[in-house]
Amino acid sequence: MLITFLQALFTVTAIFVAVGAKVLYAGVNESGGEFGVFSPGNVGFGLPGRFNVDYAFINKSTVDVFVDQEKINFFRVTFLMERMCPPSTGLGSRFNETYFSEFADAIDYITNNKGAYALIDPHNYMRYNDPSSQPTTGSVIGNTTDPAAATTEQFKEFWHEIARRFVRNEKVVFGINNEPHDMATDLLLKNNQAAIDGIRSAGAHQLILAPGNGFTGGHSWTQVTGNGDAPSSDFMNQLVDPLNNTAIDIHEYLDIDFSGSHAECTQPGPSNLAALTQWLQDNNLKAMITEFGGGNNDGCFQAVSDLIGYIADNDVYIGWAIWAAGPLWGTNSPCCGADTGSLEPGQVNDLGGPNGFETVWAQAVRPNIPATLKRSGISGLF
Ligand SMILES: *[C@@H]1O[C@H](CO)[C@@H](O)[C@H](O)[C@H]1NC(C)=O
Ligand SMILES: *[C@@H]1O[C@H](CO)[C@@H](O)[C@H](O)[C@H]1NC(C)=O
Ligand SMILES: *[C@@H]1O[C@H](CO)[C@@H](O)[C@H](O)[C@H]1NC(C)=O
Ligand SMILES: *[C@@H]1O[C@H](CO)[C@@H](O)[C@H](O)[C@H]1NC(C)=O
Ligand SMILES: CC(=O)N[C@H]1CO[C@H](CO)[C@@H](O)[C@@H]1O
Repeated sequence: MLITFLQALFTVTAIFVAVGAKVLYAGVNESGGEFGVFSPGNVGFGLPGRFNVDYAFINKSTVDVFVDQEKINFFRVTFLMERMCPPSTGLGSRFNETYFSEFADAIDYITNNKGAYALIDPHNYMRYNDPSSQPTTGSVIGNTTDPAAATTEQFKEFWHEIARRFVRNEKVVFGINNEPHDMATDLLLKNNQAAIDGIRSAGAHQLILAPGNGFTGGHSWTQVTGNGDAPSSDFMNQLVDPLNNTAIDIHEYLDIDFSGSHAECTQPGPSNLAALTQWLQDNNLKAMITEFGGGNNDGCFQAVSDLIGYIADNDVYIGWAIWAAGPLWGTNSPCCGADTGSLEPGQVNDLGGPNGFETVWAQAVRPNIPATLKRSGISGLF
């Protein structure tokens, strides 16, 4: 299906030569840097944690598989802000250099050794200081009535420092934060703007991805979310990037409640994204879908294919990354049922059978990886 579509697209672009590239980035989430802290009510559990035991970023061998055999060009690499900036010193420009160097080694391998793009993803739900029960714990950044909360200014310093350290690596992408939710949408705008300002003031020109509220869900982009929080669409078109190199970061799961936790895919990506697509067009903005996924069944294979096809079909979308691979998933499934497992090559699922790399990836992702992904140059919208 998609091949036919892409051929049609190439014909069209050949006629109207000036049309920009479509899907520039395609890849996978590398989850693991944020692991080992979940222990409800147990503040500080798993911090700072042990490298390769409680947390890990990538397995270089499986990154090789993804780049050399699968030909993807994009990895979203998660980390925890409480590990990068220990609560004892607070959010800002002072890092745990051990954790930073472990993270930077993963980014360096993906970008400099393998030539792929890497999204730097603070996996913190726009919260900081208590990850023990993510996504709900931790003080919302910039909440001025919470004396324990990090400030928007501290968040800006944090991003300035990250950008300063990666300023010469043109293959990084800066993801402001994973899945903000249940906070004032105008505060999210302020925090996103602070991150952009911090990054640009460091002299970094690379692509930035800015999330919305409501777990940055695409289906709910134009709707009230959480406990009456204004739609992301009311605010995120007010972001100002002096370099015009910021896109919207979207997550879109395909199961009944968009959580990515059910085995069946019953929410159609294309129609659920229609209002977002219109908003992006109206505001001359681009987006990337950095989380989606599905289980080991025909319905999800179809739904995942349909979503990737929709992304290719609409040039407001510049790329996608499926959830999730990563070195610490083991037999666990990041989404949907014991028979799925993770997307990490070489592993099995909870039942001892083939994991998602052999099933979901093989059936629904591999056939849809564009041959024309961006391979060189600074990360950006083109
Ligand atoms: C920094 O991170 C390393 C690795 O997780 C850890 O062993 C060390 O205790 C951390 N230091 C601080 C001050 O948190
Ligand atoms: C901000 O902090 C106050 C005081 O701790 C708290 O009641 C409120 O729920 C917080 N707001 C958000 C969005 O978390
Ligand atoms: C960014 O976009 C605005 C509005 O289209 C334009 O005026 C400005 O020149 C652009 N800046 C750069 C650096 O391209
Ligand atoms: C890394 O991946 C390779 C190839 O799939 C596998 O053989 C190896 O066991 C993995 N290492 C770790 C530490 O998971
Ligand atoms: C481990 C982890 O971070 N999982 C996340 C996967 O994506 C879902 C939905 O976006 C999040 O809610 C989880 O926290």
